[in-house]
Amino acid sequence: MKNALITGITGQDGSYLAEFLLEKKYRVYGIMRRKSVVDYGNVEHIKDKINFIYADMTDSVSLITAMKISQADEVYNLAAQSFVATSWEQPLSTADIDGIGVTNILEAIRIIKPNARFYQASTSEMFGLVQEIPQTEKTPFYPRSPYGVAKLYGHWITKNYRESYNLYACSGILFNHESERRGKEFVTRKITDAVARIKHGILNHLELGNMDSKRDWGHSKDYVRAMWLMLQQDKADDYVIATNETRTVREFVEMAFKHVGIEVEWHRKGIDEVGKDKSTNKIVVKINPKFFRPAEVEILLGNPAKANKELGWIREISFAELVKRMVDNDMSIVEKEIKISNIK
Ligand code: NAP
Ligand code: F7E
Repeated sequence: MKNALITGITGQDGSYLAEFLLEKKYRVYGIMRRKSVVDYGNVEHIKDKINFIYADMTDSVSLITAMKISQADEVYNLAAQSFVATSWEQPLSTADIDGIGVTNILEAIRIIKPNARFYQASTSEMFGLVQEIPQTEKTPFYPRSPYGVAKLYGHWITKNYRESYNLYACSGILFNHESERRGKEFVTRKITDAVARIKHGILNHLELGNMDSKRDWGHSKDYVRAMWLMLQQDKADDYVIATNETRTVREFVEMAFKHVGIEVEWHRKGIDEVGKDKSTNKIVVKINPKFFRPAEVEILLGNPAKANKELGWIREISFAELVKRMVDNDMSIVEKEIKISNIK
């Protein structure tokens, strides 16, 4: 039986990865932050199968202890302040967690168990102002947010520890991946949650920022499989994980509404643009400049050819299926909420 340590286990990816590794009969350890109210987040349903260790990415002592307790064969570093918009409001804590935190965990591995294999959650945000389309492992980086800059440090320190200390340390450069467990501040979940509420008549409209930005969106379940595959190779390396398809936020909006039978028609331009329900003429989407970013990543499109070839990784959940799953999930959550409030 192998031991795995997952940082960020309560998050979206942490939860799917924990399920995946439990199915593969790993003993799973997860680090959790101490909170005033205990919250297992996305692993509430499997909490009895996980060995939790209280630790924080900014506290190297706690990570050394986590390595000692878990004696992990594989370490997946998924913990991060992962919301790009917040990284302008909290640039220093983002740097501490997403940047220096990576050195903290690498040092814990080096001190306690240098033969452990390490996965770093790198990101397409490192490409930022993209230098070529599509992006590959060879595309130069140009991050556009404090989040992207901090992650770039994490990416390079991982490579550096591989080259300096011969650690088996990989970075997965993952493009956007979403799911039914995505936080509601991210644009996809914000849209699917609002679509469900608008459809049930408990929300008037959805407010968004830049609807022209383009993202390469996959499903988290497919992406955690790639993380594991990276740690099963003969040699540690870095890989782009993406779908090789890109779509605008506007297209995501259209598809999500369409799934519940609402056709959105766009009117006006710029910050005055609105989306209307074609059959009722009611406004269902508005622009709110407060959601614009100080610097935007306009387009991301990843080429996963290396991962396809060397890891045998292929994406299984299509974009249409991703949108469908997210909308269906939010529809049933909202239906339950309405039932409960009617009983009360
Ligand atoms: P997520 O849902 O926001 O989860 C982040 C996790 O990090 C949570 O469990 C959170 O714990 C934990 N965390 C935050 N600060 C911490 C700290 N100081 N110490 C310990 N744990 C801390 O993110 P995700 O979508 O699953 O993403 C997983 C990783 O992949 C992140 O590193 C993210 O930056 C990266 N990534 C994500 C995507 C994507 O599209 N999803 C793409 C590329 C890379 P709490 O529950 O206590 O907040
Ligand atoms: O924004 C635009 C916004 O916040 C996507 C993280 O997982 O993926 C994620 O970062 C796009 C941006 O994700 C709203 O301006 C418009 O262009 O869903 P998001 P992100 O910034 O791409 C990368 C790969 C990561 O690594 C990150 O951890 O949508 N947008 N209107 C909006 N975005 C939000 N959140 N809210 C809006 O109202």
